[in-house]
Amino acid sequence: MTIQSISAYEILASGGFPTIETVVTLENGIKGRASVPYGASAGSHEAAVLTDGDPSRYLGQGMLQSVKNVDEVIAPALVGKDASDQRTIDSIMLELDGTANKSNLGGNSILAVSVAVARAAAAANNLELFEHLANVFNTNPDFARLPQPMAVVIEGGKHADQTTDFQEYCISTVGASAPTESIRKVMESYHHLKKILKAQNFSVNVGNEGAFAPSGIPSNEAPFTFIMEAIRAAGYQPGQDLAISIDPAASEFFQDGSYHLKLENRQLSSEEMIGYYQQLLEKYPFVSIEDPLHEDDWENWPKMKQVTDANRVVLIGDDLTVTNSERLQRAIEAKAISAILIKLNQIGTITETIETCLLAKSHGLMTVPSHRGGGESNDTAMVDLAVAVDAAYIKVGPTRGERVSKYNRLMEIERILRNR
Ligand code: 2PG
Ligand code: MG
Repeated sequence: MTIQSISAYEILASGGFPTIETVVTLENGIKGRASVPYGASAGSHEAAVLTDGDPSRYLGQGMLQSVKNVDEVIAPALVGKDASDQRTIDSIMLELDGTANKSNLGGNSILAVSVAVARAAAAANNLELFEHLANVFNTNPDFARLPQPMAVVIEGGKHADQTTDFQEYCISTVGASAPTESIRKVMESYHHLKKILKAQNFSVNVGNEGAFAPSGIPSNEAPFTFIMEAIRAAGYQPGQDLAISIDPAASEFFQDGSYHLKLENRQLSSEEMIGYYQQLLEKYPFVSIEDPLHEDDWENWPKMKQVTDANRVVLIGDDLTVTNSERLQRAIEAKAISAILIKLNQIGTITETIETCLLAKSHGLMTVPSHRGGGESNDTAMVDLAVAVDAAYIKVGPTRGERVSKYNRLMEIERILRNR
């Protein structure tokens, strides 16, 4: 279990810019490998993603400094340490970094090591990553119910060009069934959605996350009618089998104190924005709404929560909470949310991520581990994490290799558990 060496290098992430991958080798020869994603609409309170800023390489987006930090700073401090002691491994890196947002070594460098160490330790114990994480952090799942898909099917905002102000329109399962079944239902609806968009002469090109990104869409509301139609065309009942989740990612259209819906040529105050959502919630079957308001609009989130509670819809914090236990604690005290989106790279270590999940759980909040929109990798640790903490959903786009790798891992975990 002793760490013998750690090495890092650049690989390409889904957007065509580099990200970092790390390999941890134990003294017994067992290896663990991990790569990390980053966001396109990252919250401003997230852990830092360290890029080189050298315009002669990848337009400044190289990660050689981050690689160097792993090889020259992190590796020497972790060689000889016990890979099964994830808490200690992560705390050593936090201490080495010494900043609140990991801007010294980079959240990307730290997380790539954190996950690779966990993978090596899991392999050395002959365990799946999800089991290893559940053991190390005593999360006590019974694995009876696996996370359900929340699949982005139409995307706009920063994830596409010339389309909706809202960033994501998702189809989510209602209730729990085996992932293979719920993923199939969602994917069938996605394929019907393509036909429906095409029949109305919209382009069916896809955005960052493999969701359709039609330009010329008339309003931020129009996608709801398309999605309702797609669910029905696939043979399912909206609200009963499948329903809608959205992530407007409102920080992206908040400017000078108001919400700018460019597509509709309107500027709304927080209260008007809440009213706008309210009429949507009353009209369509929703599972959840994420980041309906700006990441620091603390005053208005609790008002939004009263509206979602009244409509029995889950209110998810993402940019608001950034997988950070302090921001989550504040959100809990303010009664600002009923669920939290979880992204390992928002906070930068496995230990902190799972602590945030456990804090959420202890307050009855749902957790939703998520992919990233900017640069995803084929790494599937977020799925194992979701299973380990008994998350309700995973939010992942429906197509492109780096997205389907997540759903494929979820179905693999279903098979592993079924064959026991
Ligand atoms: C989000 C994510 C993932 P990004 O806002 O939830 O879809 O987007 O990774 O670009 O922050
Ligand atoms: Mg979001």
